[in-house]
Amino acid sequence: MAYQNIFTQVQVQCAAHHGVALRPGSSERETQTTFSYWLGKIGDAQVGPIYLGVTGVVSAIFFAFALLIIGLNMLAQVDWNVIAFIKNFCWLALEPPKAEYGLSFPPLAEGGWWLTTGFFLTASILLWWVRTYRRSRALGMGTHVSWAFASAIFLYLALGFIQPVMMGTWSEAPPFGIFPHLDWTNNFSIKYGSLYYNPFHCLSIAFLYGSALLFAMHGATILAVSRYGGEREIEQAVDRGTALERAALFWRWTMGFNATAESIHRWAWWFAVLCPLTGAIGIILSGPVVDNWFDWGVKHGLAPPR
Ligand code: 07D
Ligand code: 07D
Repeated sequence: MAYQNIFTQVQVQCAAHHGVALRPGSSERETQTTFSYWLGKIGDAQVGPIYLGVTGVVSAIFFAFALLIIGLNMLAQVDWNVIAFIKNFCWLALEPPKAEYGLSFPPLAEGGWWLTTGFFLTASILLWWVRTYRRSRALGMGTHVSWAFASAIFLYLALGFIQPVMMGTWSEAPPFGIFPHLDWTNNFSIKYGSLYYNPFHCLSIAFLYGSALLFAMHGATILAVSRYGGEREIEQAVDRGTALERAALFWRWTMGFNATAESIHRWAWWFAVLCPLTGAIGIILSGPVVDNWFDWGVKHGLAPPR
């Protein structure tokens, strides 16, 4: 039967739809659209119209600057040898300045490029945030996506800006690089006496695992009732039908309680948002407030005395 497994889907293709009418005073809308059969396999087959806008264009340019500076620094480290660059890409890094430079602007080759990249990347991310906010407003939507994104940006700023500024040195911040940023993560944990004893790291993990669990439960539930039209939210709103009633009853049968079609999205939003939010608090406390989480754990009865 159609809809019965996790891969089958309906691919909708009709005349291109440009979306709801623009609010008065909006700039002219892009109208370029195309259809992609393969994108239709994983989502909507209609591609475009995309909204460029000032914040989007400047954000993309700044992101390109950041990537370019990182790439050129990495290339310089392998004597401009493209093959060596590709071979070593995952291990190359643009490192922050050494501790002796504090929060000053060091020579370019000794962390100055890292600071410059950080500036462009941060400006790019913040402009992209403004874009999400303004586009949702332009559509008369709530700004939930922007605030969820803000939570991730808070963790990014906690790691690369807030905690280093509070510690008085950029050397605290992560490098730009695939494996080097993992080594940094490991070293940060060791330096502050094992992040496992940081209760905000625990909370962040609980929300991370919780997000995966909720997403699995929600995705699976809706797919399981899609043969009754469970994924067609309009019908669910005007005609209760049988899909969501079955889904709700399934969870009441199996665990005695069910989320509603609306509340499940609040659960999802809060779990996802609280993961980086509690994480950011945990990072800001590491150093400025607690210098060894294991000792802190011993003091508060989380860990046995050494
Ligand atoms: C699937 C959406 C798509 C996004 C992707 C990321 C870049 C960076 C730049 C080479 C879920 C695109 C990546 C544009 C390329 C250069 C210079 C999101 C999806 C595919 N990490 N991290 C990864 C970032 C931190 C940690 C992967 C960014 C902290 C661990 C990827 C940041 C700490 C592991 C990546 C950031 C940390 C990773 C996959 C910023 C603590 C892994 C990410 C801006 C939180 C995993 C080799 C992913 C891996 C991994 C990007 C910060 C820890 C390269 C952009 C400093 C332990 N991180 N990370 O799928 O395989 O996200 O690493 O803060 O095991 Mg990281
Ligand atoms: C990084 C938010 C910023 C990203 C932004 C996106 C772009 C790309 C893309 C063009 C992810 C910008 C995007 C630029 C554009 C395209 C395609 C979110 C980010 C704005 N830990 N740990 C966490 C676990 C250990 C350590 C969180 C588990 C060890 C440090 C998470 C384990 C040590 C930090 C988590 C474990 C250690 C963390 C991250 C297990 C290492 C952090 C949540 C099972 C040996 C971070 C308080 C998140 C944090 C963090 C999980 C172990 C170190 C829950 C499961 C003990 C230093 N760890 N960890 O949302 O918040 O990240 O800590 O052992 O900083 Mg940990």
